[in-house]
Amino acid sequence: MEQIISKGAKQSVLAYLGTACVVLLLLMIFGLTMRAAQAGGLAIPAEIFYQLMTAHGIGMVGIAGMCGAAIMWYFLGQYVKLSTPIFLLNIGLFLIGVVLILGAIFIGGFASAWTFLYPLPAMSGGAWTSGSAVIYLSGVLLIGVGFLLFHLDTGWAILKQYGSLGKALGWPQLFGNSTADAPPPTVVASTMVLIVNVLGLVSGASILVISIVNILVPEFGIDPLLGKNMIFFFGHVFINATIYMSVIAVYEILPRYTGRPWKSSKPFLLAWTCSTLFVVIVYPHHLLMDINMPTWMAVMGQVISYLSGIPVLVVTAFGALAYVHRSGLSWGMPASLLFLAVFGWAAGVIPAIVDGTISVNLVLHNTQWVPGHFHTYLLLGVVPMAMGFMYYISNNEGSGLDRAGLWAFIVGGYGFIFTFLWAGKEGVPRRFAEHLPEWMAVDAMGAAFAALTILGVVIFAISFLSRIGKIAKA
Ligand code: HEM
Ligand SMILES: [Cu+2]
Repeated sequence: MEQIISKGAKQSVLAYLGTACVVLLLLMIFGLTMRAAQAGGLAIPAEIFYQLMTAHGIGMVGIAGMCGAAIMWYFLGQYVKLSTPIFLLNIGLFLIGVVLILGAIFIGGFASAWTFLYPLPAMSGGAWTSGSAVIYLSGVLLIGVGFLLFHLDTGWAILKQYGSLGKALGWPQLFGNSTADAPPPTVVASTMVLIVNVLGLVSGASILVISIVNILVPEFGIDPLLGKNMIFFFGHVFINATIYMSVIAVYEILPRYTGRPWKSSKPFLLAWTCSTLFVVIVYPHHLLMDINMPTWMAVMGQVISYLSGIPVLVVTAFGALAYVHRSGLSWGMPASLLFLAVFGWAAGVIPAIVDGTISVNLVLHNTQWVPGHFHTYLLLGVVPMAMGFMYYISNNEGSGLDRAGLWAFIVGGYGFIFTFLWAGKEGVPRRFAEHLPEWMAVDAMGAAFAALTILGVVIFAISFLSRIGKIAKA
């Protein structure tokens, strides 16, 4: 099961991962700064808080996407012929987009949160100029275009190899009576991500262009609720897709340690086909409090929330347990991080489902419960998937220091998300620069746990970055 990959392709993957390490740490420090400010331990002006929040949000979403793309591209390249220039074009557009976004935020003062909710970017109340808003939106648009090209290339390659999207999802094996081997998990997952992310990115690019035109020509506008639907459809799908790309690391790497290849069984294929549909139609769970939304959409958002993440999660979690069980696997850093990631992903789905229930959403909507649940599957799911991949690609099973880093990450990470969930339960609103004195004890604990988490990631990053030159030459 050894990976055959050209030197250029490998170096491109390392460029993604190296960038991800550095940006991730910087954004985590932004996060710690916000949490320390909420705790009252650090006095920063409110406008700086919202700038940091905007940069942290958009940056983390983008970097999760880059990690997922690197993992998916690395493994999908074993089965289909992918284009290295397009892969590099994506990171090029990403870096240009990042410069525009950072400039718009920290020079231009743009701070409408990463969700750029229409028409908020145009209505700053004097906090930023319309020029800064246009630059921010253009930066996000460039990154979106990069990802769109990236997925179209994977789509083209998958179609050439498998003939149709249905075949790549294993439908002949699932619904027909084909006895041929189903496509491997990596191909199934990549096809799902291709379908949902192209839809999401087209929706996102459209609303970005509309928002830019609206700023330049204010007479041109659209219904804000339609704009919100387009943004949340894009945001929901894109961030979910980062998990569905990153989980490929679990399917590909764990079997290399257990010696049992991960096969696309019928339940596996069914789960991925269901999630392809569910991820697309569940997004109204972000709009449960918008009373003008059609009731059927809110109901669908709630009902599908119960189903959306579950099929793929169940086949992955049970699969991981089954593959690991009595396999004599040695728990080096790659296997430990990937196993931790599946657990974090599973753990994050529980508070997400709670919040996807309309009656509960009435209470928890826009409290810190929300960052509590999504940090669980991003910080404790996607991040360890990416870190596990980095240890794997650098052939590094880890030293005692790495293991200490792992424990710092686990204790810090779970402590950190627990402070968000706790605050949410107490009704503490999210996205508030200034907190009431009675909230600050939990905030301070949050900041302390965050610092511990970051310590863990610093150790992972040093371990990887110190080897990157050697792997690039190998
Ligand atoms: C040590 C690591 C991290 C710390 C300390 C941290 C801290 C924070 C804080 C304090 C907030 C604002 C909470 C509020 O609304 O009151 C936040 C929001 C957010 N974080 Fe993190 N975070 C970390 C890691 C991550 C990771 C790994 C991701 C994704 C991959 C992420 C994505 C986000 C997003 C999308 C938001 C929402 C921003 C918004 O509301 O517009 N964070 N984070
Ligand atoms: Cu969602």
